[in-house]
Amino acid sequence: MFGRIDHIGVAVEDLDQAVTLYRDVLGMREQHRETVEDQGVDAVLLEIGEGHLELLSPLGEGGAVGKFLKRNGPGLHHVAYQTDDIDTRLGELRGQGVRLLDEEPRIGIRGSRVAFVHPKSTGGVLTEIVEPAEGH
Ligand code: CMX
Repeated sequence: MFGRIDHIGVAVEDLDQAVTLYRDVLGMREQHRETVEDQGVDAVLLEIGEGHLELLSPLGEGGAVGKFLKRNGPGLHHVAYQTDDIDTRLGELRGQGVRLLDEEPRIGIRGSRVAFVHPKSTGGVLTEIVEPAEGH
């Protein structure tokens, strides 16, 4: 169903401090930085093999990642699986009774099409499906 892990999302309080840890201590190269207004986050992608680590910090306390940090503190936020056909994958998941948080894909980082699956359907892990934009 999925090609590979696209990225692992980690919620952080301070993006620059987190980048320093992952880049300077753990040796991952920063590849991309973007404010994804619609989803209320500043995000950084770091390279790790074929996939990425995605650091997420909230734009405000009211957003989803802000609420997550308040409730849980910094840590693992979601796992994202890559597909080249998100519409078909969502149809297949729906057909199997999986509860979707996004019935239709929306735009994620770097122009990708993304949709989230309810963690109740995926063993408590917030799961994202990603169809990368062409060239990524
Ligand atoms: N881990 C586990 N459970 C989580 C969770 C997480 N990280 N985030 C939310 N949940 C749970 C909630 O507690 C809630 O559970 P209940 O229904 O039992 O109460 C459920 O999932 C739905 O969460 P919600 O916030 O009520 O639902 P919304 O539809 O408002 O938002 C979601 C859903 C997951 C998309 C949003 O909360 C979120 O996290 N948005 C940020 C998305 C993001 O990380 N974007 C990054 C850029 C995109 C990219 O990667 O390209």
